[in-house]
Amino acid sequence: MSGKIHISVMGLPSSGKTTFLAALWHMVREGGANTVLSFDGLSQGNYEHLNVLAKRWRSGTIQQRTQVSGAKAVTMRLKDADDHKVEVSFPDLPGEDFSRMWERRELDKGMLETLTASSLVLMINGDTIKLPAWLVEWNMLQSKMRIAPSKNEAVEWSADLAPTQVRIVDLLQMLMSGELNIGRRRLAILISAWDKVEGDGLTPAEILESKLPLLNQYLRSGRDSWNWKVWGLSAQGGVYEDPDKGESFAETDRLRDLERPSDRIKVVDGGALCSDLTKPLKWLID
Ligand SMILES: Nc1nc2c(ncn2[C@@H]2O[C@H](COP(=O)(O)OP(=O)(O)OP(=O)(O)O)[C@@H](O)[C@H]2O)c(=O)[nH]1
Ligand SMILES: [Mg+2]
Repeated sequence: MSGKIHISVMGLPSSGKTTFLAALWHMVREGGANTVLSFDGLSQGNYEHLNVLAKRWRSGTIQQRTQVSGAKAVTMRLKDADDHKVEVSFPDLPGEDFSRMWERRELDKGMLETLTASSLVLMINGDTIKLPAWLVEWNMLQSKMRIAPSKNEAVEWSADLAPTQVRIVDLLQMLMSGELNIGRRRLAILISAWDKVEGDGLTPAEILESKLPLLNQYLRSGRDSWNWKVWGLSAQGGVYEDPDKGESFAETDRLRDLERPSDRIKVVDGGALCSDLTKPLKWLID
């Protein structure tokens, strides 16, 4: 690994992209943090955005939704234990961009660079996975049909009725066709808000299998040549507060009381647990 590597962080709205960047920036800057990739000095560029995100993260405050106009590319210079240096850039994009791409089946030219990165992080919020149609949407459609004016009137299809995994598989297929198809590439799937799903006692691969079976099958079939791996990620360690709602949680207090803020972070790889958020990135660029 060397030189400049472009990593794109993708994910539907509220999948945890900005929180991930905030925790990552905090972690590589924290004194004494033991990570496989570490901070290698500032390069030119604007760290203001990252600093604001990391400050919010430390204070236990949820990140603001990324606005279309607020999308910013952030660049970090990192190095591994053998002193291999790498400059990683991540655009902090609003999830709306990915939703729109899926809903309208058209490509925003401005996103071309992001979507042709050789290494991708895909965030899926484990706490808000919309289950497959046969489990949830079917019931919802049924109850909607009952309140529809006429029994025969079909429920109008709308994009937000679609299950999470349907959107994601479609996005991944788009990334492997036409001008976006740059051949085999790496995909780190991070199931975020892991603190909300760990109680199920499942590994990340088992969550993928049970809650996102279509995505699991798509990846395992090898139809498209992804080199992929899945992790569980709790970038906050628990719930954070939304000051606009005047929230204040004992759980957030407990997180703030930890000696080092980076102790809040949990990264789950199979049955192994650590707090090194740079591990999936190291895997991506190796
Ligand atoms: N419990 C818990 N919630 C989390 C965690 N990480 C993110 N969240 C929550 O998930 C929500 C969305 O997080 P963001 O990082 O803003 O998501 P995003 O993908 O940047 O969203 P957009 O900017 O709208 O695309 C917030 O309410 C976070 O508090 C976590 O580790 N644990
Ligand atoms: Mg965001």
